Amino acid sequence: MADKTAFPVQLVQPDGRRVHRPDYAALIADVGPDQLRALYQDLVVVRRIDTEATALQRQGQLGIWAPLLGQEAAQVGSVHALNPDDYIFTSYREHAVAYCRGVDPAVMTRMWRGCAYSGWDPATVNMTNPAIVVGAQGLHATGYAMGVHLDGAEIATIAYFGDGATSQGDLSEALGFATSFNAPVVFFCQNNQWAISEPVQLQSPAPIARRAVGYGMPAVQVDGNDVLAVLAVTRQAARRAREGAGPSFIEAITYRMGPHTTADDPSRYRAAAEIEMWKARDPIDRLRRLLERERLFDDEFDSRVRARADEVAARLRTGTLEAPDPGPEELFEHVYAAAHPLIDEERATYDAYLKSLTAGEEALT
Ligand SMILES: Cc1ncc(C[n+]2csc(CCOP(=O)(O)OP(=O)(O)O)c2C)c(N)n1
Repeated sequence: MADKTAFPVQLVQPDGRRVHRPDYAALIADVGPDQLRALYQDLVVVRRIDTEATALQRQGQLGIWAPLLGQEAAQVGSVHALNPDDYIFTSYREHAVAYCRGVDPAVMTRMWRGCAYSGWDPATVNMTNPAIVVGAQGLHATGYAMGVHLDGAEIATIAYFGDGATSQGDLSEALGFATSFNAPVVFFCQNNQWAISEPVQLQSPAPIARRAVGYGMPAVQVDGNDVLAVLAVTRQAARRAREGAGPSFIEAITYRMGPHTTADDPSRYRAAAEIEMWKARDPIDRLRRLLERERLFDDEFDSRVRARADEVAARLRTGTLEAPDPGPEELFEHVYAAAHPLIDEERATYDAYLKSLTAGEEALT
């Protein structure tokens, strides 16, 4: 991949027409009608997951939620480019990546409900739990990629992060290490235009992808609302990593259509007209228009997709409401992999404290 930061790669226009780009189209030549429909279904389902979780937060069932609204194609397109043994290091917004990776929607909200210390078992899906420390996962991914490379594994490692994360020192260190040690890692930046209330123009007056070029790795800008273009460029970068050719950087240009989290009110810092402009570039509408043009969309398919979305949303809701609260002693369970005398002492002290509370109640009765 050369430095292709000048024009974002696009394979489908907002009106659903294909763009003539034989170089990138070749990377998705195998994507026929069934795969296009499967991609569409995933886009609709993940939006439904997001809507349901946002509603659950509003109903007091989740402490907080970081909506992905608007970023469906960037996430679905990129995760579909990966093999099951490629390893994913995620931030806190990649619910679509988690769903497509096979994370059970019933466990997806546990961390956000505050009833689990993490979400799922990373080893079962080759995907880490959500990282809240902005940019940290870039370093984790680079270290992991270097390690598996030394072990001779031919897999790609991918780190997901936002435009704001590119200003973090951790990300700079990760980009530097990755190029110096030829780590097989894909840096996948979802440039959703905002880091909470900070616009990307302030974050980086130059295109973010160009920063990666400065470190010495190939970088590409892609239309992040075009699921096929994202699939193509991520396949290219992942293949490069698997072949031992080193790191790559992808800047997927997209838009966070909702709030930063459910605790945020974006109307305080951005204009409604901006949101309207991005609505016209909606990633789901775009694929739907392509399917319609290619006569792959009908009422029967539409209802099937909606029914699937409802089914997944119901599972997410039930799983959330039925999630068991952990006992307080579980706090000490996963601090270290093996027993540790300090943790044992803290557990014993806390246990004695809890017992003293019950003893007090008993004395009163
Ligand atoms: C190291 C660190 N600094 C600050 C924060 C507070 N914080 C949480 S999200 C966020 C903005 C991140 O923006 P971006 O990387 O663009 O990702 P997005 O939320 O838009 O997906 C900040 C500053 C944090 N979680 N971690």
